[in-house]
Amino acid sequence: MVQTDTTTWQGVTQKELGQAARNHGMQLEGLRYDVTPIGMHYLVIHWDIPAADETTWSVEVDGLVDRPLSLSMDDIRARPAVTRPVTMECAGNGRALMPPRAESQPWLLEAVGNAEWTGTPLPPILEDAGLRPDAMELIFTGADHGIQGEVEQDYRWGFSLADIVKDDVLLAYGLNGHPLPPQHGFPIRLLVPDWYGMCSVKWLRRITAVAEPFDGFQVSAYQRRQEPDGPGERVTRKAVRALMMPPGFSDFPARQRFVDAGMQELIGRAWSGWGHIDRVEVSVDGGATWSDAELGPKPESPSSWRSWSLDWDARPGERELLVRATDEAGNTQPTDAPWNYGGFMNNMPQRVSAVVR
Ligand SMILES: Nc1nc2c(c(=O)[nH]1)N[C@H]1C(S)=C(S)[C@@H](COP(=O)(O)O)O[C@H]1N2
Ligand SMILES: [Mo]
Repeated sequence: MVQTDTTTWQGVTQKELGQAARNHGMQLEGLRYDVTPIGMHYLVIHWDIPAADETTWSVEVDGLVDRPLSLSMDDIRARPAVTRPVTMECAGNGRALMPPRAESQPWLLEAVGNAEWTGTPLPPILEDAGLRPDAMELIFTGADHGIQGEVEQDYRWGFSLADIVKDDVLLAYGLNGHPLPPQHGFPIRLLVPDWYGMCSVKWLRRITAVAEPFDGFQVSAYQRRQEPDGPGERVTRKAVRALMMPPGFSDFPARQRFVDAGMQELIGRAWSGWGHIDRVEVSVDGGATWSDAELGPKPESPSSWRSWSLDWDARPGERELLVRATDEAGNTQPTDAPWNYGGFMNNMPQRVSAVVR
């Protein structure tokens, strides 16, 4: 499957336009900031932002627990707090570049952000509640409600205990030092650092311990399938990806790039759900040859993206720039990511065309 360019672009439907206008991406200029400013971070809201009053809000912990809890926001804020940068990315990032696609949010490459999240770790809350020995999975329920795939539902995600009972999983109530804005899950959300964004349930109301695998709608929707109803492979951790801040300046509305000839510093960020970024390579000749970029400091945690830069001696003409990353587990970005029905996990290298003058 070849990455789409403007000559083969198949357009967006009105439904996709409706989604795109509600769920914005991070302008790629945002790659210049290590911490994505509030309002630049991408957004995905499947239905409507629910009304929320933090004075009456509670998170219930129930199901197979010895001591069910009802935690107010004051209770949650009184618990130990940690703040950490986490790169969040939508599993559908790159979807519109891998046609034919399911009608959904038609992302190009901007469904990402790296925010400083503040919250309290999940495991001690579960200890207080006392998970029973027969508890196998935890289901997280948000306050938002809607219909998807003809199923009316609350937004829910389920995890095995092995996947979710981890010290870096937070119930988060702060974003870049501020309370969560409504669109990011006010007053509280789940934050699962190394996975794609879909499982970080916003507007969190309930954590339920159950004895059998959760097969709720969202978990079955986020699968890589060759057929709409065929068997699939679950979408979990973020695949490795690098992005570059497009150099030069842009035209409106096509966003074609123009760059002055001479030395240009290319910059960007790279991340993976499988560990630290070990290598970033850039091609300035459409993928024929690649050079190693210089990596910025290794972040304290691999859940935060890593900066990279490369000096480019831009020669006049039409140029195509590409970037790809490799993580410490050895994963790298494929020239052709495997197509799937939902358009998930397309981590083919970004391509930026520019006219150098
Ligand atoms: N309750 C709830 N949680 C949700 C969603 C949602 O629609 N409802 N969208 C999910 C998806 S698909 C993504 S990619 C992330 C986006 O988080 P953000 O909007 O804070 O960037 O939230 C996830 N959590
Ligand atoms: Mo998403």
